[in-house]
Amino acid sequence: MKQMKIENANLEIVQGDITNQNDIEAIVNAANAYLRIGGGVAGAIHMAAGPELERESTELGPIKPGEAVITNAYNLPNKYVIHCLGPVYERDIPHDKLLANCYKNAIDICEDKDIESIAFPAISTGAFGYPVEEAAQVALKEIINKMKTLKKLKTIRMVLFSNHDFLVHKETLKMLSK
Ligand code: AR6
Repeated sequence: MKQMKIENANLEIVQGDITNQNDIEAIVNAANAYLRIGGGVAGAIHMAAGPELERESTELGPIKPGEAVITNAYNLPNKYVIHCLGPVYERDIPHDKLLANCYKNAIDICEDKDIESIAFPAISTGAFGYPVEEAAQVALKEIINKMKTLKKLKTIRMVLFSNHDFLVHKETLKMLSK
């Protein structure tokens, strides 16, 4: 794990599964626009949460790239799921701004709802084709920027599925903290 403290909050980078973050209040779903069960992160989250999650989430869709909405987490060990629609790389333009909006909007929801901890997957880097090196820069820059003004949120964790993605995020954080 790599960690960085900014003001009163902690940024953590770990390798793992987003559905296995037992000590975190809100986990983020890399959702589709209609907030239905999908593949990748969305498939794993809906599978672990159970069918009630899709019943609640689909009522809130469709959402646009960069937007975030919150639901209960049902059978997951967390309290909430925050669903973000990432941009499809080179289709939803400007993809960097839309990806940054996902992180910004999810963090704003936490601040509004007094949520103290959140875990993100690497949004858009799977089915949506965003190169992980570029996505890591956008995500970590936006998170670091938001961390300067947080009042409620204390822990922000990036959970990377593969060792390669974990190393890319670790290196990117090292570069950004120079
Ligand atoms: N925990 C953490 N990271 C994961 C997990 C997991 N359990 N499973 C996959 N990843 P993706 P997107 C990584 O495709 O690109 C869905 O079908 C994965 O290796 O889940 O935003 C939705 O329904 C990759 O690095 O999200 C949408 O239609 C990253 O999470 C669409 O895919 C994101 O991969 C969203 O595509």
